[in-house]
Amino acid sequence: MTSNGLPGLSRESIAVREVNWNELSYPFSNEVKKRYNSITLLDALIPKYPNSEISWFRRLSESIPENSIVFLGNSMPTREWEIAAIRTNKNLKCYSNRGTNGIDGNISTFLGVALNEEESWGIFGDLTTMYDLFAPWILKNHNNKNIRIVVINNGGGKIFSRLPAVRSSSYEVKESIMNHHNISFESWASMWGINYINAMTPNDLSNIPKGPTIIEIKPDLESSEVIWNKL
Ligand SMILES: Cc1ncc(C[n+]2csc(CCOP(=O)(O)OP(=O)(O)O)c2C)c(N)n1
Repeated sequence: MTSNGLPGLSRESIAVREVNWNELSYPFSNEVKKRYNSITLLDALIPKYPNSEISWFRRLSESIPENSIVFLGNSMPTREWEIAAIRTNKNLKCYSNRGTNGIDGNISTFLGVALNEEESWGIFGDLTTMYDLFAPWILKNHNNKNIRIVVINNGGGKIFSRLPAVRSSSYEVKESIMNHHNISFESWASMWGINYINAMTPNDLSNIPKGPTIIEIKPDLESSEVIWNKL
């Protein structure tokens, strides 16, 4: 959707200027069930692969308090939340910047939404986070808000490993598309003087300190791959 009628994409696409959200219907659970065999299979896989990315999304959705803001920032977080989040109504208000596909500005958008809220959880990929490292400057006058910036650090643009065209490419092409790295985000938190948690187990998601906090999750890459393949 775009307010000026321009698509913002280089390929042919339809620009929608106005949407009546109340008229949209999306057969959410049926769609998910069709695409991923069954929720039952997913429920069986999650305890078997607790450190997979998808399992972390289940745990996050269980831990996030009722009435929170949830912001999903590209690319796998959007998909993995859709697949794995619990189907209990917690009155969450969900946002994303998915419209024009950009990974830039996600944390800024999230913080813009979060500043008027008591409890907000933004869940972002590591490259998406790196595109917006200056975003937390705005937090300096908002240290009383429970703003949680969760970074799913899988060491690069792992979304591309799911694309058939990339899977069949040479090692060099894959490397240049995926941008593998070993960077972690603790020093980013200290740069802005905000709390940091390196979440190793789901228990680390309880007792998060008051105020803005960066929560870094490094999912197990092997079990993430296994669970995706089984689904
Ligand atoms: C501004 C911009 N640059 C590049 C891209 C292409 N792109 C789409 S997803 C992605 C990788 C995202 O990586 P990460 O945030 O680590 O998330 P994950 O791969 O785990 O989904 C990139 C570079 C984009 N969408 N927008």
